[in-house]
Amino acid sequence: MLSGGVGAARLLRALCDVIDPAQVVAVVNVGDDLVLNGLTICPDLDTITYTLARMNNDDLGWGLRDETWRVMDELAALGGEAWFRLGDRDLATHLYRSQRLNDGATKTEVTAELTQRLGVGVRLLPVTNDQVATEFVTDQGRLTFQEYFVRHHHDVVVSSVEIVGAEEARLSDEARRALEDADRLVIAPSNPLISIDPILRVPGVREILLERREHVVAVSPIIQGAALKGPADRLLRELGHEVSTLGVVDFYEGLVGTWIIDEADAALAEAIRARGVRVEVTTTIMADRANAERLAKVVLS
Ligand code: FO1
Repeated sequence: MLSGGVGAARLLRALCDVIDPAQVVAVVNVGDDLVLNGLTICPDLDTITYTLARMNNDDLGWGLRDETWRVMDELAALGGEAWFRLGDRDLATHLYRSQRLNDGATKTEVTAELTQRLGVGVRLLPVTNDQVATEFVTDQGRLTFQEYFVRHHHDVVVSSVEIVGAEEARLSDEARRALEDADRLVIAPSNPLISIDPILRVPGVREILLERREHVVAVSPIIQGAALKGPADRLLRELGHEVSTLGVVDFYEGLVGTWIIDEADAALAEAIRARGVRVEVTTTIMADRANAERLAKVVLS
């Protein structure tokens, strides 16, 4: 599964209810990653890890449950960078990762260590071990991903998104093999422009999907012109795409063999089929475990 954060994490968790987690591999976006207070933080990898380990904080939508914030409170009192909140428990992950990267381990190796220790059966593969940074050109100037997302609450006008470093990044051997060998490739219902595009821009990924299109299934992250969570709808509009499932279908043109769209968008099915792809209509909202499991079964069927 080409994966961003929350949407991908939920679908991966549902897949694990239906098939052996050892059969599932996530190729994960690293464009949201940042170094702050000397620590390397990988939000999408961590959101997926915590969700699959059933340790995730459902109220916040990121981080760990039963979290405390003593370190951040002290840091704020010192006048440090405390706007991006790292909980006391969550900090252990970033300390571990940063130390191992400093020792010379790759992000792929560190992710394997963390997921194994937390009992996650799914293989999580950062798309690349190289640095990729999603950045925004906005009416408030140029912003890094987390400045845009957290500091400005994605409430700024965006004129363009740049995935800095993507074109020079090397698709990891593990991720390449997974994309080439998988029986099925799934594009998660993640933000197409800022979660999936940074994966597609790493040389090799788009080419593999184009070649393997018949095996590619995508779940639309847009329902009736709106994103369930996050700025996907607003970004589609500001960057000149149609704000609907059709806009996302056209964004992924040539890459997808089968679209899974929500019942509420059933009226769009014919227009999507007219573009030469298969369409399945089902409930795509993973509001509860039963719905998520149903979606996972459709993805697998
Ligand atoms: N999101 C917030 O809205 N505020 C935060 O302070 C914050 C901290 C944070 C720390 C670790 C982590 O893994 C994620 C964190 N997030 C926070 C979520 C993150 O900004 C977004 O979920 C993604 O980058 C977008 O998918």
